[in-house]
Amino acid sequence: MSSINWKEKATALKAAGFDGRAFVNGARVAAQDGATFDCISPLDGSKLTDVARCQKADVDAAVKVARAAFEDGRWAHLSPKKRKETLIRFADLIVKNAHELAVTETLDMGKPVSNALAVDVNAAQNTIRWFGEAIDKVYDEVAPTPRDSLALITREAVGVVAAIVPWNYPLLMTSWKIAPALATGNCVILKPSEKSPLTALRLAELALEAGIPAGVFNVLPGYGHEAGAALAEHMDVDCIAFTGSTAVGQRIMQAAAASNLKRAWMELGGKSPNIVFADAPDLDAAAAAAAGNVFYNQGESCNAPTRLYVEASIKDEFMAKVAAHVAAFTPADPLEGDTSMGAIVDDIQMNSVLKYIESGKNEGAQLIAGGSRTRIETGGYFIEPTIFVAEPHMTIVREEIFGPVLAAMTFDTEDQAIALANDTIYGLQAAVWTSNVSKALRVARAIKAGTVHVNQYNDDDITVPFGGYKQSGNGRDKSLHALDKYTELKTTWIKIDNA
Ligand code: TXE
Repeated sequence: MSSINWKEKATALKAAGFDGRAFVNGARVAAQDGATFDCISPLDGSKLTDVARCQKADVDAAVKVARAAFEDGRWAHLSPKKRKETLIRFADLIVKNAHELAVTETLDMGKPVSNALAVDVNAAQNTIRWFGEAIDKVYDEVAPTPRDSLALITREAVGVVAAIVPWNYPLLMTSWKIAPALATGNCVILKPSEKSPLTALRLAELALEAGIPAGVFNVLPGYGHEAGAALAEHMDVDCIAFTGSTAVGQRIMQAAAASNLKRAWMELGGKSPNIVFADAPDLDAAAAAAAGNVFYNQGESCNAPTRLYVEASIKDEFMAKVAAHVAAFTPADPLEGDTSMGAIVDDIQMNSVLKYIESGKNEGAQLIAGGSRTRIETGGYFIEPTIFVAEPHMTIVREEIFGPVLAAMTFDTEDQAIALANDTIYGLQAAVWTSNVSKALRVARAIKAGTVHVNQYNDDDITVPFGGYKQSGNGRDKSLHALDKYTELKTTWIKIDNA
């Protein structure tokens, strides 16, 4: 992979120019009033392109297009087999354009290009392929009713789905929403984050090329309070699927309730606990996971295990092992194939993370690694991997930072570890490291989180659901459970004359 000259590819793509216009009804379009905003690369602060600043009028037009496409059945009425074949072609086109998509993702949001290719692009194509493959293997039901009737329970597409996604995994989050929504026959309007709109726009072109009919998958770039809010409030959007901050999720649910009670699915923030007992089977592996999963993607992951709880008896030994992994995440040029820590998505997010680091210092947390902006001479937005030994009441322990900042604490007993782990408004993921199977299962049962990892943190597969308890949201992405978000259950009663 390091033999690919990514910088050359980036230069060529930039020279060709990125198209930041919206994608509606199978074509690129400017915002109706012609408004745009600048798309800035976090690698060096340079402008990549102008992006359409879609607003309410653009949302109204796109919803009309999506509604017409849904009602005439150009996609929903195709056989599941046909939709499958089309989605598989879509996945194949993502593979064919993988390098372009990976470089675009890196230029737009700052992650290392090797990760963009191996993880983001690959998972996007796999997600679309998997839901395509699945959809002609899902059967409806016949209810066990009395002999004089037949009750069919069938799934129907919800209709017009709005998806609003964040900037940390733009391709991946887009695929998690559109793959099950399209597979089940819906028409989609996707709003990417204003911080990283380019790859979703390109995906829409590839979807059309694959044979997804015009009007079925539309992409409207724009700001959250404009295009995003207009989608959430719209009276003719049937379902809104969101990934982003808890605060915005609350606003979207309010808008959904106040408008047409559209189905609202939320994948929100996290502050995941990682509990390491002294009897962990492999402290080296636990330390590598503790650092690696917080610093991966510059710490911009909702499921990062940002609260580390270490059994007090091994604290010094274990924290030395964790700190030894910092060097492997030294921020570097994301277009170099061997870089493992890239740039923070934009200056706003970088300053927010730096403010949290300052709060850690001011509130008395002990800084044991990092703590500063770095690579300032590049003009880009880089922050050192940062580790604090903290106390449970501190801001860096309570709030989602969304940057490369780990807060470590200690505990003495199993009950205390569970109480500390659950002392959060979030409930996305968690981990427990111990050789004692019963202890692992007791803790896993007691933790209020959508996913609990035991003696690893990396296991991941499209076959398992992803989502949160508490203020980490509702509903699940990935796996067949995701189909529930984009379908209604219909019962059809049929009288049987048994004469
Ligand atoms: O997210 P927002 P931001 C968290 C993380 C981060 C913080 C802020 O803690 O530091 O959120 O990031 C759209 N109606 N996460 O501000 O604002 C917005 O345009 C409708 C966690 O970028 O939640 C974008 O497309 N939509 C998270 C999307 O919502 C609105 C990932 C996410 O933006 C809107 C990202 C509105 N009123 C941030 N306001 C995760 N859990 O993965 C904004 N948006």
